[in-house]
Amino acid sequence: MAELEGLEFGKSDFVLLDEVTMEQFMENLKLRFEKGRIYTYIGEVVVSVNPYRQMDIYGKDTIDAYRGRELYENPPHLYAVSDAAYKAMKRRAKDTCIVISGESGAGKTEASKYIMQYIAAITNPSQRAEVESVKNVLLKSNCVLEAFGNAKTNRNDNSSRFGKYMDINFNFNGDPTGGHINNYLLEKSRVVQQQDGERNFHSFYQVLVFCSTSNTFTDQKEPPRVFFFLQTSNNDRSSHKAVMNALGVIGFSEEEISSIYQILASILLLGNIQFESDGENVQVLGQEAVKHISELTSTDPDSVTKSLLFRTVATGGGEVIEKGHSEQDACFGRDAFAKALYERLFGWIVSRINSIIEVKDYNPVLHGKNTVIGVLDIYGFEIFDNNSFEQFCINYCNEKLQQLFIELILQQEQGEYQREGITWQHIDYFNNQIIVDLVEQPHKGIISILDEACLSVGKVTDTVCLDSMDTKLSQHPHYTSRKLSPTDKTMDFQKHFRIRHYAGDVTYSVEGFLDKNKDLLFQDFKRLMYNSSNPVLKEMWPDGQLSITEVTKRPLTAATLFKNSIVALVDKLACKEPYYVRCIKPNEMKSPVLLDDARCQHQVAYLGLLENVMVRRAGFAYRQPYARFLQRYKMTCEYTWPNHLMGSDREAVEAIVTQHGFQDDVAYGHTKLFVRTPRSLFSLEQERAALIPILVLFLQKVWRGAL
Ligand code: AOV
Ligand code: MG
Repeated sequence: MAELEGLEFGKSDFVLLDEVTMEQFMENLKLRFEKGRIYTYIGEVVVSVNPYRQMDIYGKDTIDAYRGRELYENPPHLYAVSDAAYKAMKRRAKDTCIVISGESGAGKTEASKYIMQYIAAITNPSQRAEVESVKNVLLKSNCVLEAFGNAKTNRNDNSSRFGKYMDINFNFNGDPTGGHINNYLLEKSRVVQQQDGERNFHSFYQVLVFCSTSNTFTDQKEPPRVFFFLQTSNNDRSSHKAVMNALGVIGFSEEEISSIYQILASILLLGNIQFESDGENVQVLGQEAVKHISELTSTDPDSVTKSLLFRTVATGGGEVIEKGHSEQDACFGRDAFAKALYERLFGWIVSRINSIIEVKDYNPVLHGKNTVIGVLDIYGFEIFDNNSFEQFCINYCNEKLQQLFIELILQQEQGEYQREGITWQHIDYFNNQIIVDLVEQPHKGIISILDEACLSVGKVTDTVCLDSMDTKLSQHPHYTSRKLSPTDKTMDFQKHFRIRHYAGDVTYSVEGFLDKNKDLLFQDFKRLMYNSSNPVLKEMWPDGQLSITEVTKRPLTAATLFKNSIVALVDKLACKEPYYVRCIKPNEMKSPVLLDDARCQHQVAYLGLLENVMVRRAGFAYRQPYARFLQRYKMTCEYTWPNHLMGSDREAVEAIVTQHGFQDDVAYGHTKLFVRTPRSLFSLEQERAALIPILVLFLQKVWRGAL
């Protein structure tokens, strides 16, 4: 490994450090970063440092160098793990997944794109048209989803504001036959409001190009100059072109594409609608905008105005009445409508892509097992100046993924050594289950307390809910309320609580938590959209056909829906063979030359990388049940070939290992052989490969009766 690159580049696997200490880890990380080596292994885990500059390491030559090779044959690279996942899938028919984690701006999304590009490049050597088209759609979907789901934040200019898990399906040839995208909680509050220095979703700046080049605003020479939902109105001309092209390649029809842009324009126009109250009645200010919205959404302008000003309610007696909004309710309704329009649009785009790439007519009897590689790229751990409900959900999700890492990499590994009776020095690590419980435990966790507050009758405010959390959770070691630390100036008694996350302390402002959790949208807006004469828009709002008396009174809250989706995601990942990419953000300045020691140490610590090295170092890279090992390598040893002369499988395996001289590199478990370094197996594999032609000749002679 290390010698492939020369020692001046440091150690290519942290397992090879002289001593597993933070100093040595950091020294190696820094040396490699300075030498432009951004990838380093911990066994099969790739540690990646964001280079913040274009690297010449992703081209065709590099892809060719990694194709079909073993991990230790080349310097560390994302391509090597991608190939390992691909080989496991192809050779052993295993479903695999590549989990990419790290904080905001650490390089997860870029990594996921390189992984997909690699898989696309090494498959379908015969260039079959239908496979090429699947690959094309999978690759182009990234461009579209980034346009609609990413935005500039203060941490990352292209921050993913949704979670993405993509399954790629393969046939028995190892060629992609389709895929499926799961998306997780889009940060829709961004549609109506962004923190200072941040932007709305990229798509809104692209729609400005569309507005100026199409007849979106029919009776106006120019679109409005100011949109209240955008802090700046500079457009993204070049990316607009790329997205339009990608939508076309994926298979969106012209009608669908123009509907998408009409919806985006409607959302921007909604932001320009204000309300005015004379104390009794509320009126819409901005009739022009209403008119345009009704044109763009193919709805009747009076119905648009009405849904902005009134809501239909069912009284206790079953009577249905129309109730006028207060000015505040009208603003709330408008914003909720804008957010929902965007969320539905995003969800519809994902499901439309899914319907195009779903595997059709797959017959396992004819085509063999359909295997999957999953790639997870989800929003990283976030600490902002102002942390709200969205950061709470995002950070909870990162806790769950860290928990999965602990289970798969640290716990399972140690559990197996114990079961197999291998001598083993137990390694301590921080288990974040306690924080996961703090958030998700039924009845006691934060989500339960939030839900209880949302479902209770009467007006429960954010601060009442905070009170309830403070009372119920005050004893929890990872929860701090201002009540308990009154001298802490960073927390406001009325607003804040703090969670000690595995990746650091985050102070959340509870303001808006309940509204975001309830996620209420008046049924009138849903009906308005369902009644649109644009079939694309109508399709996005099937629940608009329900009357007010049919609407579920207690829908699941946003936090509970999110929790359920993340639990399902973790289950999906847990049943696959996992490969990990752990991304590190080198500095806060997006500098290609600075590796900020303190920031990196913090990440190395919370990602549990040192513990990972220790477990791996003490551990064994390969393990195989005795019978399977014997079956594969028996022909390489005189005691086991042609006849197995030993008493048990284990003794036979011992004979093979000893004959090949790597007895110091193994341990014998109750049922399995454990091999420390891959090199030992590699030489055995080579010998086996060399023997196979001889063996074939031998067998042919036996069949012909010559022997
Ligand atoms: P993230 O996905 O981990 O953050 P990104 O993958 O978006 O982070 O990376 C942030 C930025 O770093 C990119 O836009 C690139 O400019 C740069 N970058 C990352 N990896 C590379 C690379 N391998 N080569 C060159 N530049 C790179 V977030 O989505 O915010 O959690 O939500
Ligand atoms: Mg990202």
